[in-house]
Order: sequence, then C-alpha cells, then structure tokens
Amino acid sequence: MKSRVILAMDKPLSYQILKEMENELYGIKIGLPLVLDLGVHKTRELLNDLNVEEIIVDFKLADIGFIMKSIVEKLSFASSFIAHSFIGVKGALDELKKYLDANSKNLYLVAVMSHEGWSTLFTDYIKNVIREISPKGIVVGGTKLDSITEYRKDFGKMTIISPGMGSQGASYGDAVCAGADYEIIGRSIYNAENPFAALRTINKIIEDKVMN
Ligand code: 3DU
Repeated sequence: MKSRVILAMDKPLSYQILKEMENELYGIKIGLPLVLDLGVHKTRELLNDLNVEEIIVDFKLADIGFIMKSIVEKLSFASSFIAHSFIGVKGALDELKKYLDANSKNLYLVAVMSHEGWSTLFTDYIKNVIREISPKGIVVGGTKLDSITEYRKDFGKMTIISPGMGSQGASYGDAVCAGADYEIIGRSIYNAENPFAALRTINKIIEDKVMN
C-alpha cells in the first residue's frame, strides 16, 4: 500500500510540494477554506494532474438533492464527495448517490465526527441511513477509537477514513490499528516547516504501528 494518509488541504500548498508528496499520499481532501481562498478554477489547476487515488471534496454537503448535485457538478475534477448522513435519504442522499453513481464518483458519509461535542444520540438513525445509501465509505473521527471498531464491525469492508490525527490529539496510526483504512491529516502536514518531511515521518509512524 502506497500510504494510509489523506492530506486534508484546507490551505494552499504549492504545486511543487504537492508533486513531491503525491507518491506518499493515498489521496487529497479539499476543504471549503481552500476553495474559498483559491476559487474553483485555480483549485482544479493545482490538483488536476496529481497522481493520487482520490481527490475528495469535503464540504460536508447537507442540503436537498438538487443543490448538492449542482455543487458536485461544479467540482467535477474531484473523484469523491463527503456528505452528512443526518440529512436523511429521500429527496437528499438518494438523489445525490444516484447522481454520483451515474458520473462514476464516490460518496462518503459522515458517521462520527471527531470533536468532543458530537452526540451519539443519533447513532442508530445514522447507521440506518448509511445502510440504505451504501456509500463507498464513511468518516469516523480518529479521536473515537471505539467508534471506529464499532463501525468496522457493523459495516464490514466499507472504507473508513478518520480525521482528528495529530493536531486534534489522536496519535498517528491508532485509527488504522482500530480498523480505519486511511487517516486524514491536515495542519500537522501543511503547517509544517517541511510538509514533505512531515508526511514521510507520519507515514513511517503509521507503517511501524501497523506492523507491530
Ligand atoms: O485537524 P486537521 O488539521 O488534521 O484537519 C482535519 C480535517 O478533517 C479538516 O479538513 C476537517 O474539516 C476534517 N474533519 C474533521 O476534522 C472532523 C470531522 O469529524 C470530519 C472532518
């Protein structure tokens, strides 16, 4: 496996740095702060020919189907999109999933957020939505290792991607060891003095933990 890391790009990095990192990344997740900074056109230019498995748009879509589809349409250079699951199926996620399938794009649903205040009151509801929509993957906070194990057990081979590593307090490699497929890492890489060196160090830490 090339890498277990998805770079959370919430701030621009230069094309040279991204080119240097592409072989050590599984994917790149782009956030609203980045797209608001650069605009759609420049974001597309920056990412267009990078050799990573997935470019994931993380706007945490949570709207009616029609609006979510129009957002996706404007970001057609990306391969994957993250939406909230709490919005429910009919008229929202069913339409988005159908549209993404028709355009060979992937859907990830937020299952468990990484911050302290995320409520588990809706867990059963969220799991039912995930079952009904059957996305490529789900987002489960890396700060909640028990949740990763629980969702891995409940959702078999569904891809689990986990934010919260490093800057939010979770230790690199712990999410993967608990059952996640990839760890989403932002500030610890893009704010580092040498982002490429930071990525290499993180990759090594994860690899070593997985091996032991
Ligand atoms: O904390 P970092 O800088 O490593 O960035 C984490 C990224 O993951 C960031 O883009 C944020 O929008 C996203 N994310 C969470 O932090 C927490 C979640 O529950 C879901 C996504």
